[in-house]
Amino acid sequence: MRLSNFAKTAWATTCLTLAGAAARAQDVNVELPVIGAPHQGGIGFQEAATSIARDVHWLDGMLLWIITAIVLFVTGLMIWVFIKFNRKSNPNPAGFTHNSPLEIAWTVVPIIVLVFIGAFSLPVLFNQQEIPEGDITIKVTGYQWYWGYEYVDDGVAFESFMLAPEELADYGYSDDLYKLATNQPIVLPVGKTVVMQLTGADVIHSWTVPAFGVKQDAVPGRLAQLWFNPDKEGIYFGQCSELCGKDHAFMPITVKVVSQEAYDAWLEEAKVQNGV
Ligand SMILES: [Cu+2]
Repeated sequence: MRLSNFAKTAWATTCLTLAGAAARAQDVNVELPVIGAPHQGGIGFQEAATSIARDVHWLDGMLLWIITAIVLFVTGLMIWVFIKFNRKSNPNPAGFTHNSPLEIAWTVVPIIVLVFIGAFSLPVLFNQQEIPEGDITIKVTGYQWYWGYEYVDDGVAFESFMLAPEELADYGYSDDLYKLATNQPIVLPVGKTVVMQLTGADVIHSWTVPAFGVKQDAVPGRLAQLWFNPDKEGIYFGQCSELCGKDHAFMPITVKVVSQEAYDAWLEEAKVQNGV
């Protein structure tokens, strides 16, 4: 028997509504400010929401001073050489080929600069890579083209898909959050250490949330880790950051950081949904 178009449409609508209801039942019922998102005309970083992101921003600022000083010095040196030693103003060039003090200086000074940078950047790197004991552990799996999440200690698992433009309003997102908002956010309590274990199911993906200062490749057959401790309630977005195929640009990440009470309530609901 062939279904009429009307019946097909009705069936599709029912399926979508059920899927939507199931997905939304795992969302949190609290109003949250959007913090971790790009904004029009912005040229800096997104507001830092973890100690890791603050460290990264500080390091970036410090490096910018050093880079600026070097660029200005080299530019000045070049301009000085162009003016002082061009053929017109210096028709008879000097014939020497070595200058030991100068050679020692241009070897030692860069070494000092690099050691200085390393002394500040290595501790930041080690801090990111030394994974602490987490209050919450989530296994993250990258798929072509969506993310799967598993709260390993609570038996809660779900998949997170990008919302279509016409779905955004239904889920409480503004239109400019297209390609960032998903049907199912990761929900986390504020001020807790989160450890994420990442892998890829098919190809390499990369899990990134700029406001948290974290980025980690999700490689098939391997389990990588990252950690962060979000200190502000709000909504944060990220995107897959490893070119992973045709829909690479369509597998965003949505994180909602909420109060402990809201998290507990959400987790209870999610456990029911997962039959735990
Ligand atoms: Cu991907």
